[in-house]
Amino acid sequence: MAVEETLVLVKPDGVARNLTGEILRRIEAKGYSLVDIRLVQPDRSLLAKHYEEHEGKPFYEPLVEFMLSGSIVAIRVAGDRVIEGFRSLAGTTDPTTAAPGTIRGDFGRDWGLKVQQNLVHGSDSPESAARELSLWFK
Ligand code: DAT
Ligand code: MG
Repeated sequence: MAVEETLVLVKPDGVARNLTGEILRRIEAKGYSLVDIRLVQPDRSLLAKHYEEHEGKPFYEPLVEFMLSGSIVAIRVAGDRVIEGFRSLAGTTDPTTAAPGTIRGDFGRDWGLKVQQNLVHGSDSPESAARELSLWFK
């Protein structure tokens, strides 16, 4: 067993589309545990730290603006290899090509939506998970 914790965010599109419950259901159905959860209205400085690896990329500003557009649900999730496991539940970054059966593949919509509107964030490594959890759960 390699019990880990990861940061999951239900992004503003997921909250606005009332998909928070469905996303929590999938996390729990997989056997992961909810350790902490909060509804957040992040400010620009939190998002700048969260997405610091993407600063300067063409999608960075639209991504931050999108993340400021509504409430976010931040969840601390624990489980065996949950960092990799939640990324698998989420599906690949672009909802258009994310596999059916994944959150992004099942609920991502194609008509005119941007790649950043992909419903969820999941930490991508143990280092990212520790860093991001410390930002969103002080
Ligand atoms: P992920 O969220 O799958 O870890 P990432 O860390 O590479 O993806 O990018 C962070 C977010 O930025 C991603 O969820 C959506 C957005 N994004 C990534 N690549 C993009 C692109 N080429 N065009 C528009 N938005 C993009
Ligand atoms: Mg990422």
